[in-house]
Amino acid sequence: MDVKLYSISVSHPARAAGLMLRYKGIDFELVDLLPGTQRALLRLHGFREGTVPAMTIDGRKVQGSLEISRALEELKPDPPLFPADPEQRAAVEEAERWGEAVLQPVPRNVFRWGVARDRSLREALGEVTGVPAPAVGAVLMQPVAWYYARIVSGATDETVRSDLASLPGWLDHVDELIAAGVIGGEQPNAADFQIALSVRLLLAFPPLSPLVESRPAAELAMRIAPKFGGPLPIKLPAEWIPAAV
Ligand SMILES: N[C@@H](CCC(=O)N[C@@H](CS)C(=O)NCC(=O)O)C(=O)O
Repeated sequence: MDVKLYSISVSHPARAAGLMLRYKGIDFELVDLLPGTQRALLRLHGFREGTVPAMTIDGRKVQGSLEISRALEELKPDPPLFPADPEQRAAVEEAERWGEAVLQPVPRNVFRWGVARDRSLREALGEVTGVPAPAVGAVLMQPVAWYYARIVSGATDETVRSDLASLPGWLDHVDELIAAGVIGGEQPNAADFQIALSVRLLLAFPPLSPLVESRPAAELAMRIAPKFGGPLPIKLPAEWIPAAV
């Protein structure tokens, strides 16, 4: 079996896909793309969307973290990513969908907002993702960063501010899912990977990590993804950051 995962090292859903492949014990080739190149490169490779994670399984194209969890389950049912019990499976699927639709965009929007504005953050991103000459790339990539923030993500001051205001409530929901046993069990499921990687990326943002650190959500994120690289030095206006619980 020939499996290839197209990823970007700081992409949380791509990291989730890589960890699900490892959990399943499926060997794969990792193709790390430079941030900002994925829209064009993935379409050149024949994918219908320009987003990571994207995967080929013996040439078959599977794209998107939700599609990937299902494709992996079909490919290798054991160890499972979804419970066998229909009611439990429905709860995991709902949590996974919520994680993808609601929580996943938050760290992405915040990060893209910062990358579009802050040359030193673009340079740090270039360093962790292997951009040649990151200091030069940080200057040249500003229009691309602006495009991803504003046009692709709609990450304006207003949306980022509003996402940050909602964040404590969303983190409460993650803690509730853990308390209810939908995620956070001994064996991780697809929703664990989906949600934990978003929380893990939030923990890598120094101004936001205090909001997360003392929560069960943080313990889960560190257990699922202990290695994520160093902190990403984003700067956020202090008045946008809600108080930690
Ligand atoms: N929600 C989808 C999309 C993931 C997504 O937006 N990935 C980002 C990186 S974190 C990306 O490649 N974006 C490129 C674009 O939106 O054009 C998933 O879970 O697979």
